[in-house]
Amino acid sequence: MQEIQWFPGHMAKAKRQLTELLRYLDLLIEVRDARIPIASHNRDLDEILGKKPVIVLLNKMDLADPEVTGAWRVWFAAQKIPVVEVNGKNGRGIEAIWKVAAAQFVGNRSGQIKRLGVVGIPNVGKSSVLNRLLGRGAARTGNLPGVTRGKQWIKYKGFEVLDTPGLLPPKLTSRTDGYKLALVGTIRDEIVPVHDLALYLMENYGGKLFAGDDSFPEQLPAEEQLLWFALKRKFLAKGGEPDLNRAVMALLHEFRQGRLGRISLEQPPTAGSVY
Ligand SMILES: Nc1nc2c(ncn2[C@@H]2O[C@H](COP(=O)(O)OP(=O)(O)OP(=O)(O)O)[C@@H](O)[C@H]2O)c(=O)[nH]1
Ligand SMILES: [Mg+2]
Repeated sequence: MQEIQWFPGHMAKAKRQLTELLRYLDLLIEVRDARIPIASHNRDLDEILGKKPVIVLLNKMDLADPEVTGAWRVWFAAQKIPVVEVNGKNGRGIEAIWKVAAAQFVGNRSGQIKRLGVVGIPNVGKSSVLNRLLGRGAARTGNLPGVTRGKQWIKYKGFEVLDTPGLLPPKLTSRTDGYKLALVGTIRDEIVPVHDLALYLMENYGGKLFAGDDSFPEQLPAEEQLLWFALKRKFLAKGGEPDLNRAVMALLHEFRQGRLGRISLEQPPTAGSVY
């Protein structure tokens, strides 16, 4: 299998920009994908944040397994990381963010403007969340001073929210991180070969994806499972043999659309293991 490459220059630049931005913020809202709460977190953020408070959003909760998301909620609470499960598409859970945000400032001088910003890796739903968060009552205020021109503050519910989210590149600490990120659509398919990706999905999550189907060959290798999928869907090439390319594309597409059910790709680490 091909190695996944990332460009260190991108990270250095993103880190610089975020560090600059953080000077103006009192609280950061970090959007993650509920299906991969760890792989969708760029660990460099911890270092950039220092002591600044952060709220983690588990977005796209509608695509994740609710039971696993519940386990993540417990895990984050144990780490003392404030977490909110949301759906940036329909707005579910969004309102709770304000309460959790206000709780970060209990004991602070009242009446003081608290500034917050949204950050995350590509495609996790930063813009959707921001739109939902601000709703219609939001009013634009001044521009952000300094280097980050073009950004504006929006006054809402006693906060000032930066109108543009901060973008962090995904951090690939392992090959499986790369697969997971590609499966949820945060890194492009050109970076990870689609055939490998489909095999990875089958091998690790096939049993869950096709749990309701007695004909799924759970004991067979992923290649065979992919063949099974092609035949099941009647994806046949000209000679009548299974069309694997079509099977690969259909499997990935349907998974990403959530059409194969609500599947989480990561479980919380068990007690004692490191995060
Ligand atoms: N099913 C589902 N889809 C979502 C949710 N939130 C966002 N999306 C979809 O995910 C895609 C990416 O959402 P965006 O809000 O554009 O994500 P982003 O992080 O701003 O993306 P970039 O700016 O490209 O990095 C869009 O197609 C959204 O409709 C969610 O909670 N559930
Ligand atoms: Mg966006």
